Amino acid sequence: MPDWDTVWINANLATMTSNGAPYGAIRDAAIATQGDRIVWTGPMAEIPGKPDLIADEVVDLAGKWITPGLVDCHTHLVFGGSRAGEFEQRLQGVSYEEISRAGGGIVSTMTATREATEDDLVTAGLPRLSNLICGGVTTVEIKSGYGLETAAEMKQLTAARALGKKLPVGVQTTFLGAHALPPEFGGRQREYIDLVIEEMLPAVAASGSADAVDAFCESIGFTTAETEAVFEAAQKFNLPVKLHAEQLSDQGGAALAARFGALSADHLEFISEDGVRAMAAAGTVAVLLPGAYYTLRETQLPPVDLFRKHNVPIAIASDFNPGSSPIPSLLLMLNMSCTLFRMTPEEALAGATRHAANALGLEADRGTLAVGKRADLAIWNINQPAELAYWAGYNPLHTLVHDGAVVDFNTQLIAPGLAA
Ligand code: DI6
Ligand code: FE
Repeated sequence: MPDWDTVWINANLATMTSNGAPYGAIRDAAIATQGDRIVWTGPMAEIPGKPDLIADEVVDLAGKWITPGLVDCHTHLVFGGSRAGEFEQRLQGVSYEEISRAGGGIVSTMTATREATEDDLVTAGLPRLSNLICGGVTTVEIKSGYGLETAAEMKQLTAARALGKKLPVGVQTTFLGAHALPPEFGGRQREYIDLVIEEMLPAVAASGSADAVDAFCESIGFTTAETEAVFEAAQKFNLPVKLHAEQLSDQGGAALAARFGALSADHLEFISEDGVRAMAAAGTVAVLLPGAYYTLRETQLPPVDLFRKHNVPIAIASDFNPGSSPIPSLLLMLNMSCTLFRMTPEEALAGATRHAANALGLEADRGTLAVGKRADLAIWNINQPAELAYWAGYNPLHTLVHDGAVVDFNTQLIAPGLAA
């Protein structure tokens, strides 16, 4: 006889596995957890015993839907300050690139981030991360990239790890030292890259504070040659890479990332079919970021049809950051990826679960409802899974389970807006 901790009964499961049904659905189903793992999924009729005899706790969900806990695989949520002033400037017609070239943009967030203490960054991060969790997120990736000097980059990564200890969410960290050129390096871009490679990366690697390395390959960021140098250094430390690629122009960044076996290439509005082919061959996930597309009022759509044609897995993420995506909601990204990018609700949900886990190298552990995976479950008050993408600005979350434990929203989370 099994000995489960909890069995959730009378549920509908969107397992997001490839079991042949849309959403990998199993209707009139149950799912059992033991410790931090999923130990059984299947139809009610096949439960191997009377639920109250084989589980310590039985929860009747009366037809609610369960999905894997959502995975936000691309955020910049640890930062100082805000950029509401630039938001106003952009509304008066100044472009994101113009603001960036005039020393605003990422550099203005850099200044505020350098001035903040690690505690300040954690305090500011808590309500933002809470907001993601309230929307069903159980795993989040957080990048550095607003310090742009060794100590401040390390401070961001340490703050990100600290957030993962304070809140019931898995945090993956990414070192993004090659995000923008700090002003003290004006005109000396290659020297800054040398600092990233020779000082920052070794410090980050030695402290174990990053799980991956990213760069911003763009006309207003770094060249493919500079990106390649960063990737080569990351490889020496056995750190997987990902890349902000083809967001504003086609630089060939996605193909470069693919050559390095990157976990993901992200943004990709301007990617060519050759870039898509390279990603397909390397198994690199395409991470689409509709929040940035929306905020920057981009008009060039990412080539979703090409990703489909070449079987490149598509993830979607919030890109939550103070400049181009001040939107800490993955649910809203589900909606935007359908409305703006014409993805299907099923593709969108796969993008925020299975493919997002893949984009973090965590596919063996998270992203689907399957035996052996981590017991990260989002339970929703919905009648069909398409509702997760259908509603905009409405949150149907009923219960969140992280690592096998129900998240207590009254005691564990700081309500949005109360901290900072
Ligand atoms: N692309 C983005 O969308 C974010 N970083 C990047 O390289 C934006 C970061 C910011 O504007 O603060
Ligand atoms: Fe980003």
